[in-house]
Amino acid sequence: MAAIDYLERIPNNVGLAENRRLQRALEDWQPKFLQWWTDMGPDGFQARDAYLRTAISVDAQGWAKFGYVKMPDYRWGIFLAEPDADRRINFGDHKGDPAWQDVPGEYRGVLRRLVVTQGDTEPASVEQQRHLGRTCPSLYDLRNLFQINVEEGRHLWAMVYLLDAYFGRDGREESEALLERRSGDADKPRILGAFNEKTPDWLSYFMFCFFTDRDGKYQLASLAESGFDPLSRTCRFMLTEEAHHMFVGETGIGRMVQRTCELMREHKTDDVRRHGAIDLATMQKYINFHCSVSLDLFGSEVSTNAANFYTMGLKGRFEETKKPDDHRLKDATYPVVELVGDTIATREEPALVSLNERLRDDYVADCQRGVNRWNQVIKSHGIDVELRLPHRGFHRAIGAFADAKVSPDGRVVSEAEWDARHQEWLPTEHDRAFVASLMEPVTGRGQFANWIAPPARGINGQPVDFEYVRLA
Ligand code: BYC
Repeated sequence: MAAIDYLERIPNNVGLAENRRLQRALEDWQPKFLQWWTDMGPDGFQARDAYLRTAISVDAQGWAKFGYVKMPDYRWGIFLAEPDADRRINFGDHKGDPAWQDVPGEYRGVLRRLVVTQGDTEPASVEQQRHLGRTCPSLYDLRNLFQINVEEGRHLWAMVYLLDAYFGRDGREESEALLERRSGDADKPRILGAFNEKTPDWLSYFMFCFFTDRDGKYQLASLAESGFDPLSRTCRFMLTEEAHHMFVGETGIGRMVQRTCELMREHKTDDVRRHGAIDLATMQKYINFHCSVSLDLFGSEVSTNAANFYTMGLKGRFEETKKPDDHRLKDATYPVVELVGDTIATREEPALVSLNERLRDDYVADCQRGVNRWNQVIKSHGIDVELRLPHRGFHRAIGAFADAKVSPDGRVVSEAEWDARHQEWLPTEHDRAFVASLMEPVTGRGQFANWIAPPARGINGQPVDFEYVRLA
Protein backbone atom coordinates (compact mmCIF):
# COMPACT_ATOMS: atom_id res chain seq x y z
CA MET A 1 0.00 0.00 0.00
CA ALA A 2 2.83 2.41 0.88
CA ALA A 3 4.49 2.12 -2.54
CA ILE A 4 3.47 4.69 -5.09
CA ASP A 5 2.58 3.47 -8.55
CA TYR A 6 4.62 5.59 -10.96
CA LEU A 7 3.58 3.60 -14.02
CA GLU A 8 0.18 5.27 -13.85
CA ARG A 9 -0.49 8.56 -15.61
CA ILE A 10 -1.32 9.96 -12.17
CA PRO A 11 1.07 8.46 -9.58
CA ASN A 12 -0.94 7.35 -6.57
CA ASN A 13 -1.22 4.97 -3.67
CA VAL A 14 -5.01 5.01 -3.57
CA GLY A 15 -5.69 2.31 -6.17
CA LEU A 16 -6.86 4.87 -8.72
CA ALA A 17 -6.86 2.31 -11.55
CA GLU A 18 -9.73 0.47 -9.83
CA ASN A 19 -11.93 3.55 -9.71
CA ARG A 20 -12.56 4.45 -13.34
CA ARG A 21 -14.94 7.33 -12.61
CA LEU A 22 -12.50 9.07 -10.33
CA GLN A 23 -9.61 8.32 -12.64
CA ARG A 24 -11.48 9.97 -15.52
CA ALA A 25 -12.31 13.03 -13.41
CA LEU A 26 -8.69 13.48 -12.36
CA GLU A 27 -7.36 12.81 -15.86
CA ASP A 28 -9.72 15.49 -17.08
CA TRP A 29 -8.38 17.93 -14.46
CA GLN A 30 -4.69 17.07 -15.03
CA PRO A 31 -4.19 19.07 -18.29
CA LYS A 32 -5.97 22.05 -16.72
CA PHE A 33 -3.58 21.88 -13.80
CA LEU A 34 -0.59 21.75 -16.17
CA GLN A 35 -1.95 24.73 -18.07
CA TRP A 36 -2.33 26.62 -14.80
CA TRP A 37 1.26 25.62 -13.87
CA THR A 38 2.50 26.97 -17.23
CA ASP A 39 0.57 30.22 -16.83
CA MET A 40 0.98 30.83 -13.10
CA GLY A 41 3.86 28.61 -11.91
CA PRO A 42 7.51 29.73 -11.75
CA ASP A 43 8.22 32.35 -14.39
CA GLY A 44 11.08 31.00 -16.55
CA PHE A 45 13.22 27.96 -15.65
CA GLN A 46 10.52 25.49 -16.71
CA ALA A 47 12.86 23.85 -19.20
CA ARG A 48 15.73 23.67 -16.70
CA ASP A 49 16.82 20.65 -14.69
CA ALA A 50 16.31 21.18 -10.96
CA TYR A 51 17.57 18.83 -8.24
CA LEU A 52 14.26 17.98 -6.61
CA ARG A 53 12.96 15.35 -4.25
CA THR A 54 9.97 13.26 -5.23
CA ALA A 55 7.96 11.04 -2.92
CA ILE A 56 8.40 7.37 -3.79
CA SER A 57 6.62 5.87 -0.80
CA VAL A 58 4.73 7.20 2.18
CA ASP A 59 6.74 5.20 4.71
CA ALA A 60 8.48 7.16 7.42
CA GLN A 61 11.81 5.76 6.20
CA GLY A 62 13.20 7.17 3.00
CA TRP A 63 10.07 8.36 1.25
CA ALA A 64 12.00 10.74 -0.94
CA LYS A 65 14.15 10.27 -4.01
CA PHE A 66 16.39 13.13 -5.22
CA GLY A 67 17.28 13.74 -8.84
CA TYR A 68 17.21 16.23 -11.69
CA VAL A 69 13.77 16.92 -13.11
CA LYS A 70 12.21 19.64 -15.23
CA MET A 71 9.35 21.11 -13.21
CA PRO A 72 6.56 20.39 -15.74
CA ASP A 73 7.69 16.71 -15.66
CA TYR A 74 7.41 16.52 -11.86
CA ARG A 75 5.24 13.51 -10.96
CA TRP A 76 2.38 15.21 -9.16
CA GLY A 77 0.05 12.65 -7.73
CA ILE A 78 -2.03 11.42 -4.82
CA PHE A 79 -0.35 10.10 -1.72
CA LEU A 80 -2.11 9.30 1.52
CA ALA A 81 -0.47 8.21 4.76
CA GLU A 82 -0.95 4.56 5.70
CA PRO A 83 -4.44 3.73 6.98
CA ASP A 84 -5.01 2.69 10.57
CA ALA A 85 -7.70 0.00 10.37
CA ASP A 86 -9.04 0.71 13.87
CA ARG A 87 -8.94 4.47 13.74
CA ARG A 88 -11.64 6.19 15.79
CA ILE A 89 -12.97 9.73 15.94
CA ASN A 90 -11.05 11.24 18.83
CA PHE A 91 -13.08 14.32 19.76
CA GLY A 92 -16.45 16.06 19.54
CA ASP A 93 -19.94 14.60 19.56
CA HIS A 94 -18.88 11.47 17.67
CA LYS A 95 -15.92 10.68 19.91
CA GLY A 96 -15.31 6.93 20.05
CA ASP A 97 -17.12 6.13 16.78
CA PRO A 98 -15.13 4.53 13.96
CA ALA A 99 -13.52 7.18 11.74
CA TRP A 100 -15.61 7.96 8.64
CA GLN A 101 -14.41 6.51 5.35
CA ASP A 102 -17.03 8.56 3.53
CA VAL A 103 -18.40 12.06 4.01
CA PRO A 104 -21.20 12.15 6.58
CA GLY A 105 -24.16 13.60 4.64
CA GLU A 106 -25.08 16.19 7.25
CA TYR A 107 -21.55 17.67 7.28
CA ARG A 108 -20.98 17.65 3.57
CA GLY A 109 -21.15 21.43 3.02
CA VAL A 110 -18.96 22.31 5.99
CA LEU A 111 -16.36 19.71 5.13
CA ARG A 112 -16.25 20.78 1.49
CA ARG A 113 -15.69 24.36 2.60
CA LEU A 114 -12.75 23.32 4.80
CA VAL A 115 -11.16 21.29 2.01
CA VAL A 116 -11.66 24.12 -0.50
CA THR A 117 -10.17 26.72 1.89
CA GLN A 118 -7.14 24.52 2.49
CA GLY A 119 -6.82 23.72 -1.23
CA ASP A 120 -7.07 27.37 -2.25
CA THR A 121 -3.93 28.35 -0.34
CA GLU A 122 -1.71 25.93 -2.25
CA PRO A 123 -1.93 27.35 -5.79
CA ALA A 124 -2.15 30.84 -4.28
CA SER A 125 1.33 30.54 -2.79
CA VAL A 126 2.78 29.36 -6.11
CA GLU A 127 1.20 32.39 -7.81
CA GLN A 128 2.60 34.70 -5.13
CA GLN A 129 6.11 33.33 -5.65
CA ARG A 130 6.19 33.03 -9.42
CA HIS A 131 8.61 35.87 -10.13
CA LEU A 132 11.14 35.10 -7.42
CA GLY A 133 13.33 32.79 -9.50
CA ARG A 134 14.43 35.81 -11.53
CA THR A 135 16.15 37.35 -8.49
CA CYS A 136 17.42 34.27 -6.64
CA PRO A 137 20.34 34.82 -4.25
CA SER A 138 21.91 31.44 -5.19
CA LEU A 139 21.26 28.16 -7.00
CA TYR A 140 20.69 26.54 -3.61
CA ASP A 141 17.87 28.98 -2.81
CA LEU A 142 16.46 28.72 -6.33
CA ARG A 143 16.21 24.97 -5.93
CA ASN A 144 14.48 25.29 -2.57
CA LEU A 145 11.96 27.71 -4.08
CA PHE A 146 11.14 25.24 -6.83
CA GLN A 147 10.93 22.34 -4.38
CA ILE A 148 8.37 24.23 -2.37
CA ASN A 149 6.45 25.27 -5.48
CA VAL A 150 6.13 21.72 -6.83
CA GLU A 151 5.08 20.46 -3.40
CA GLU A 152 2.41 23.15 -3.06
CA GLY A 153 1.26 21.94 -6.47
CA ARG A 154 1.03 18.43 -5.03
CA HIS A 155 -0.87 19.69 -2.02
CA LEU A 156 -3.39 21.13 -4.43
CA TRP A 157 -3.65 17.66 -5.99
CA ALA A 158 -4.26 16.25 -2.52
CA MET A 159 -7.29 18.48 -1.95
CA VAL A 160 -8.58 17.99 -5.50
CA TYR A 161 -8.44 14.25 -4.95
CA LEU A 162 -10.69 14.63 -1.89
CA LEU A 163 -13.09 16.91 -3.77
CA ASP A 164 -13.33 14.63 -6.80
CA ALA A 165 -13.44 11.38 -4.86
CA TYR A 166 -15.95 12.36 -2.17
CA PHE A 167 -17.99 15.39 -3.24
CA GLY A 168 -19.42 14.41 -6.63
CA ARG A 169 -20.26 17.11 -9.12
CA ASP A 170 -19.91 19.95 -6.56
CA GLY A 171 -16.43 18.72 -5.78
CA ARG A 172 -15.44 18.70 -9.45
CA GLU A 173 -16.72 22.24 -9.84
CA GLU A 174 -14.70 23.33 -6.82
CA SER A 175 -11.62 21.65 -8.32
CA GLU A 176 -11.98 23.79 -11.42
CA ALA A 177 -12.54 26.94 -9.35
CA LEU A 178 -9.26 26.29 -7.49
CA LEU A 179 -7.48 26.85 -10.82
CA GLU A 180 -9.55 29.91 -11.69
CA ARG A 181 -9.11 32.16 -8.65
CA ARG A 182 -5.91 34.20 -8.68
CA SER A 183 -3.84 35.60 -5.84
CA GLY A 184 -4.40 39.35 -5.53
CA ASP A 185 -6.98 39.51 -8.33
CA ALA A 186 -9.65 42.13 -7.65
CA ASP A 187 -12.45 40.07 -9.24
CA LYS A 188 -11.55 36.51 -8.28
CA PRO A 189 -9.15 36.67 -5.34
CA ARG A 190 -7.93 33.75 -3.28
CA ILE A 191 -10.08 33.02 -0.21
CA LEU A 192 -7.83 34.01 2.71
CA GLY A 193 -6.24 37.43 3.17
CA ALA A 194 -2.54 36.51 3.42
CA PHE A 195 -2.75 34.66 0.11
CA ASN A 196 -3.63 37.83 -1.74
CA GLU A 197 -0.58 39.73 -0.49
CA LYS A 198 2.45 40.15 -2.71
CA THR A 199 5.69 38.24 -2.16
CA PRO A 200 7.86 40.60 -4.18
CA ASP A 201 11.33 39.87 -2.82
CA TRP A 202 13.29 37.17 -1.01
CA LEU A 203 12.99 38.79 2.39
CA SER A 204 9.20 38.59 2.04
CA TYR A 205 9.52 35.07 0.72
CA PHE A 206 11.55 33.75 3.66
CA MET A 207 9.14 35.51 6.04
CA PHE A 208 6.22 33.90 4.22
CA CYS A 209 7.82 30.46 4.57
CA PHE A 210 8.48 31.07 8.25
CA PHE A 211 5.13 32.58 9.23
CA THR A 212 2.55 31.59 6.64
CA ASP A 213 3.73 28.05 5.95
CA ARG A 214 3.72 27.58 9.71
CA ASP A 215 0.01 28.39 9.72
CA GLY A 216 -0.14 25.56 7.19
CA LYS A 217 1.54 23.26 9.68
CA TYR A 218 -0.96 24.05 12.44
CA GLN A 219 -4.03 23.95 10.20
CA LEU A 220 -2.92 20.68 8.59
CA ALA A 221 -2.15 19.17 11.99
CA SER A 222 -5.70 20.07 13.12
CA LEU A 223 -7.20 18.60 9.96
CA ALA A 224 -5.00 15.51 10.38
CA GLU A 225 -7.05 14.85 13.53
CA SER A 226 -10.25 14.84 11.47
CA GLY A 227 -12.81 12.07 11.89
CA PHE A 228 -13.04 12.04 8.08
CA ASP A 229 -10.24 9.55 7.56
CA PRO A 230 -9.23 10.38 3.95
CA LEU A 231 -8.67 14.01 4.99
CA SER A 232 -6.66 12.92 8.00
CA ARG A 233 -4.44 10.62 5.95
CA THR A 234 -3.92 13.24 3.24
CA CYS A 235 -2.92 15.89 5.76
CA ARG A 236 -0.61 13.55 7.62
CA PHE A 237 1.42 13.01 4.48
CA MET A 238 1.34 16.71 3.56
CA LEU A 239 2.82 17.56 6.96
CA THR A 240 5.97 15.57 6.17
CA GLU A 241 6.60 17.93 3.23
CA GLU A 242 5.61 21.08 5.11
CA ALA A 243 8.58 20.76 7.49
CA HIS A 244 11.01 21.60 4.69
CA HIS A 245 9.08 24.77 3.83
CA MET A 246 9.45 26.11 7.36
CA PHE A 247 13.10 25.06 7.36
CA VAL A 248 13.61 27.24 4.27
CA GLY A 249 11.98 30.18 6.06
CA GLU A 250 13.78 29.84 9.35
CA THR A 251 17.23 29.21 7.87
CA GLY A 252 16.68 31.83 5.16
CA ILE A 253 16.08 34.57 7.74
CA GLY A 254 18.77 33.06 9.98
CA ARG A 255 21.30 33.34 7.14
CA MET A 256 20.28 36.94 6.49
CA VAL A 257 20.64 37.77 10.17
CA GLN A 258 24.04 36.11 10.15
CA ARG A 259 25.26 38.12 7.17
CA THR A 260 23.91 41.38 8.59
CA CYS A 261 25.65 40.77 11.91
CA GLU A 262 28.93 40.01 10.14
CA LEU A 263 28.71 43.33 8.32
CA MET A 264 27.66 45.21 11.48
CA ARG A 265 30.77 43.95 13.23
CA GLU A 266 33.09 44.44 10.31
CA HIS A 267 31.99 48.04 9.71
CA LYS A 268 31.04 48.87 13.31
CA THR A 269 27.63 50.19 12.28
CA ASP A 270 23.92 49.32 12.45
CA ASP A 271 23.45 50.76 9.01
CA VAL A 272 24.38 47.85 6.83
CA ARG A 273 22.30 49.15 3.94
CA ARG A 274 25.38 51.08 2.86
CA HIS A 275 27.15 47.74 2.64
CA GLY A 276 24.48 46.06 0.52
CA ALA A 277 22.63 44.12 3.22
CA ILE A 278 19.35 44.40 5.12
CA ASP A 279 19.47 46.04 8.53
CA LEU A 280 17.86 44.33 11.51
CA ALA A 281 15.34 47.18 11.88
CA THR A 282 13.98 46.47 8.40
CA MET A 283 13.82 42.75 9.15
CA GLN A 284 11.81 43.61 12.26
CA LYS A 285 9.27 45.51 10.15
CA TYR A 286 8.90 42.53 7.82
CA ILE A 287 8.41 40.27 10.84
CA ASN A 288 5.66 42.61 12.04
CA PHE A 289 3.92 42.47 8.70
CA HIS A 290 4.14 38.75 7.96
CA CYS A 291 3.39 37.67 11.49
CA SER A 292 0.26 39.82 11.68
CA VAL A 293 -1.22 38.72 8.35
CA SER A 294 -0.49 35.11 9.31
CA LEU A 295 -2.17 35.53 12.71
CA ASP A 296 -5.30 36.52 10.77
CA LEU A 297 -5.28 33.10 9.12
CA PHE A 298 -6.47 31.51 12.35
CA GLY A 299 -9.84 33.30 12.15
CA SER A 300 -11.66 35.12 14.95
CA GLU A 301 -10.75 34.57 18.61
CA VAL A 302 -14.31 33.62 19.37
CA SER A 303 -15.76 31.58 16.52
CA THR A 304 -18.85 29.42 16.29
CA ASN A 305 -17.45 28.01 13.04
CA ALA A 306 -14.48 26.66 14.97
CA ALA A 307 -16.78 25.22 17.65
CA ASN A 308 -18.88 23.52 14.98
CA PHE A 309 -15.88 22.07 13.15
CA TYR A 310 -14.79 20.51 16.44
CA THR A 311 -18.16 19.30 17.70
CA MET A 312 -18.84 17.73 14.32
CA GLY A 313 -15.51 15.86 14.52
CA LEU A 314 -14.12 17.52 11.38
CA LYS A 315 -11.20 19.58 12.71
CA GLY A 316 -9.42 18.88 16.00
CA ARG A 317 -6.84 20.69 18.06
CA PHE A 318 -3.09 20.57 17.52
CA GLU A 319 -1.99 17.19 18.95
CA GLU A 320 -5.57 16.43 19.99
CA THR A 321 -4.91 12.91 21.24
CA LYS A 322 -2.07 14.03 23.52
CA LYS A 323 -4.30 16.43 25.45
CA PRO A 324 -5.42 15.11 28.84
CA ASP A 325 -9.08 16.22 28.84
CA ASP A 326 -12.47 14.89 27.77
CA HIS A 327 -12.05 15.92 24.08
CA ARG A 328 -15.60 17.25 24.05
CA LEU A 329 -14.94 20.56 25.82
CA LYS A 330 -18.60 21.33 26.53
CA ASP A 331 -17.89 22.64 30.03
CA ALA A 332 -14.30 23.81 29.64
CA THR A 333 -13.08 27.40 29.28
CA TYR A 334 -10.02 28.94 27.68
CA PRO A 335 -8.33 32.34 28.22
CA VAL A 336 -8.82 34.61 25.22
CA VAL A 337 -7.17 38.00 24.70
CA GLU A 338 -9.81 40.63 24.01
CA LEU A 339 -10.19 44.31 23.53
CA VAL A 340 -12.20 45.98 26.27
CA GLY A 341 -12.55 49.66 25.42
CA ASP A 342 -9.01 50.91 25.14
CA THR A 343 -7.38 48.12 27.05
CA ILE A 344 -6.39 44.60 26.21
CA ALA A 345 -7.63 42.03 28.68
CA THR A 346 -7.77 38.27 29.04
CA ARG A 347 -11.15 36.67 29.60
CA GLU A 348 -12.20 33.04 30.08
CA GLU A 349 -14.43 32.04 27.16
CA PRO A 350 -16.10 28.71 26.48
CA ALA A 351 -13.34 26.43 25.17
CA LEU A 352 -15.30 25.36 22.10
CA VAL A 353 -15.65 28.82 20.58
CA SER A 354 -12.04 29.63 21.55
CA LEU A 355 -10.43 26.93 19.43
CA ASN A 356 -9.01 29.35 16.85
CA GLU A 357 -7.30 31.28 19.64
CA ARG A 358 -5.92 28.10 21.18
CA LEU A 359 -4.41 27.07 17.86
CA ARG A 360 -3.03 30.60 17.46
CA ASP A 361 -1.39 30.24 20.89
CA ASP A 362 0.32 27.01 19.81
CA TYR A 363 1.43 28.77 16.65
CA VAL A 364 2.81 31.85 18.44
CA ALA A 365 4.85 29.66 20.80
CA ASP A 366 6.33 27.85 17.81
CA CYS A 367 7.15 31.15 16.04
CA GLN A 368 8.82 32.39 19.22
CA ARG A 369 11.17 29.39 19.24
CA GLY A 370 12.36 30.34 15.74
CA VAL A 371 12.81 34.00 16.70
CA ASN A 372 14.86 32.89 19.72
CA ARG A 373 17.19 31.01 17.40
CA TRP A 374 17.69 34.16 15.26
CA ASN A 375 18.40 36.11 18.43
CA GLN A 376 21.03 33.56 19.37
CA VAL A 377 22.83 34.37 16.11
CA ILE A 378 22.70 38.09 16.93
CA LYS A 379 23.93 37.46 20.46
CA SER A 380 26.76 35.27 19.26
CA HIS A 381 28.08 38.34 17.42
CA GLY A 382 27.97 40.33 20.64
CA ILE A 383 25.24 42.60 19.29
CA ASP A 384 22.64 43.93 21.69
CA VAL A 385 19.49 43.78 19.56
CA GLU A 386 16.54 41.40 19.82
CA LEU A 387 14.03 40.58 17.13
CA ARG A 388 10.49 40.26 18.48
CA LEU A 389 7.11 38.97 17.49
CA PRO A 390 4.56 41.79 17.40
CA HIS A 391 1.69 41.74 19.86
CA ARG A 392 -1.17 39.68 18.53
CA GLY A 393 -3.40 42.75 18.32
CA PHE A 394 -1.02 44.57 15.99
CA HIS A 395 -2.14 45.23 12.40
CA ARG A 396 -4.95 42.72 12.40
CA ALA A 397 -7.76 42.54 9.86
CA ILE A 398 -9.71 39.60 11.34
CA GLY A 399 -11.17 39.18 14.81
CA ALA A 400 -11.37 41.29 17.95
CA PHE A 401 -8.53 43.62 16.96
CA ALA A 402 -9.64 44.27 13.40
CA ASP A 403 -10.95 47.74 14.18
CA ALA A 404 -8.34 48.67 16.80
CA LYS A 405 -4.97 50.30 16.41
CA VAL A 406 -2.42 48.43 18.48
CA SER A 407 1.35 49.02 18.57
CA PRO A 408 3.77 46.08 18.15
CA ASP A 409 4.43 46.19 21.90
CA GLY A 410 0.73 45.82 22.65
CA ARG A 411 -0.59 49.29 23.47
CA VAL A 412 -3.91 50.44 22.09
CA VAL A 413 -2.96 53.68 20.33
CA SER A 414 -4.93 56.58 18.90
CA GLU A 415 -5.48 57.05 15.16
CA ALA A 416 -3.11 60.00 15.40
CA GLU A 417 -0.32 57.95 16.96
CA TRP A 418 -0.88 55.17 14.45
CA ASP A 419 -0.69 57.61 11.55
CA ALA A 420 2.44 59.18 12.98
CA ARG A 421 4.23 55.94 13.73
CA HIS A 422 3.07 53.06 11.57
CA GLN A 423 6.00 53.67 9.23
CA GLU A 424 8.31 52.70 12.09
CA TRP A 425 6.41 49.45 12.48
CA LEU A 426 5.62 48.23 8.97
CA PRO A 427 7.71 48.20 5.79
CA THR A 428 7.37 51.48 3.90
CA GLU A 429 7.56 52.00 0.16
CA HIS A 430 11.09 53.20 0.75
CA ASP A 431 12.02 50.02 2.66
CA ARG A 432 10.50 47.84 -0.03
CA ALA A 433 12.31 49.77 -2.76
CA PHE A 434 15.60 49.32 -0.89
CA VAL A 435 15.04 45.58 -0.50
CA ALA A 436 14.05 45.37 -4.17
CA SER A 437 17.28 47.15 -5.13
CA LEU A 438 19.29 44.27 -3.63
CA MET A 439 17.43 41.59 -5.56
CA GLU A 440 19.95 40.87 -8.30
CA PRO A 441 20.19 37.24 -9.38
CA VAL A 442 23.26 35.28 -8.28
CA THR A 443 23.51 32.02 -10.19
CA GLY A 444 27.17 30.98 -10.17
CA ARG A 445 27.89 27.63 -8.49
CA GLY A 446 28.62 28.16 -4.79
CA GLN A 447 27.99 31.91 -5.02
CA PHE A 448 25.62 33.83 -2.76
CA ALA A 449 24.18 37.33 -2.83
CA ASN A 450 26.01 39.73 -0.53
CA TRP A 451 22.99 40.08 1.78
CA ILE A 452 22.74 36.41 2.79
CA ALA A 453 25.21 33.93 4.30
CA PRO A 454 25.65 30.50 2.68
CA PRO A 455 23.78 27.63 4.36
CA ALA A 456 25.59 25.40 6.84
CA ARG A 457 25.18 22.43 4.50
CA GLY A 458 23.76 21.49 1.12
CA ILE A 459 20.72 19.43 0.18
CA ASN A 460 20.69 15.64 0.60
CA GLY A 461 24.39 15.47 1.47
CA GLN A 462 25.44 17.42 -1.63
CA PRO A 463 28.01 20.22 -1.25
CA VAL A 464 26.85 23.83 -0.97
CA ASP A 465 28.39 24.58 -4.38
CA PHE A 466 26.46 21.77 -6.08
CA GLU A 467 24.72 22.65 -9.35
CA TYR A 468 21.22 22.62 -7.81
CA VAL A 469 19.65 24.03 -10.95
CA ARG A 470 21.30 23.58 -14.36
CA LEU A 471 20.92 26.89 -16.09
CA ALA A 472 23.11 26.17 -19.11
N1 BYC B 1 -9.06 35.93 5.42
O1 BYC B 1 -15.20 32.27 12.52
P1 BYC B 1 -14.17 32.88 11.68
C1 BYC B 1 -1.41 26.62 4.16
C2 BYC B 1 -13.58 34.25 7.20
S1 BYC B 1 -2.13 27.74 5.23
C3 BYC B 1 -10.29 35.98 4.85
O2 BYC B 1 -13.42 34.05 12.15
P2 BYC B 1 -13.24 30.31 11.06
C4 BYC B 1 -0.32 27.11 3.30
C5 BYC B 1 -14.05 32.83 7.40
O3 BYC B 1 -13.78 32.03 6.23
C6 BYC B 1 -3.46 26.84 6.00
N2 BYC B 1 -11.40 35.48 5.43
O4 BYC B 1 -13.08 31.86 11.23
C7 BYC B 1 0.59 28.02 3.79
C8 BYC B 1 -15.52 33.03 7.67
O5 BYC B 1 -16.19 33.21 6.43
P3 BYC B 1 -17.72 32.71 6.27
C9 BYC B 1 -4.77 26.94 5.27
C10 BYC B 1 -11.27 34.93 6.65
O6 BYC B 1 -14.18 29.97 9.98
C11 BYC B 1 1.59 28.50 2.95
C12 BYC B 1 -15.56 34.35 8.42
O7 BYC B 1 -14.32 35.01 8.12
N3 BYC B 1 -5.73 26.04 5.81
O8 BYC B 1 -1.79 25.51 4.12
O9 BYC B 1 -13.35 29.67 12.38
C13 BYC B 1 1.69 28.05 1.66
C14 BYC B 1 -15.68 34.18 9.91
O10 BYC B 1 -14.78 33.18 10.26
C15 BYC B 1 -10.04 34.85 7.31
C16 BYC B 1 -6.81 26.41 6.54
O11 BYC B 1 -7.05 27.57 6.74
C17 BYC B 1 -8.90 35.38 6.64
N4 BYC B 1 -7.68 35.36 7.19
O12 BYC B 1 -11.73 30.00 10.63
C18 BYC B 1 0.77 27.13 1.17
C19 BYC B 1 -7.66 25.31 7.11
N5 BYC B 1 -10.23 34.26 8.51
O13 BYC B 1 -17.69 31.21 6.53
C20 BYC B 1 -0.23 26.66 2.00
C21 BYC B 1 -9.08 25.38 6.70
C22 BYC B 1 -11.53 34.00 8.60
O14 BYC B 1 -18.48 33.48 7.28
N6 BYC B 1 -9.73 26.60 7.10
N7 BYC B 1 -12.16 34.39 7.48
O15 BYC B 1 -18.03 33.06 4.84
C23 BYC B 1 -10.24 26.83 8.34
O16 BYC B 1 -10.09 26.02 9.23
C24 BYC B 1 -11.01 28.08 8.58
O17 BYC B 1 -11.64 28.42 7.38
C25 BYC B 1 -10.15 29.29 9.06
C26 BYC B 1 -11.14 30.40 9.47
C27 BYC B 1 -9.26 28.87 10.19
C28 BYC B 1 -9.30 29.85 7.92
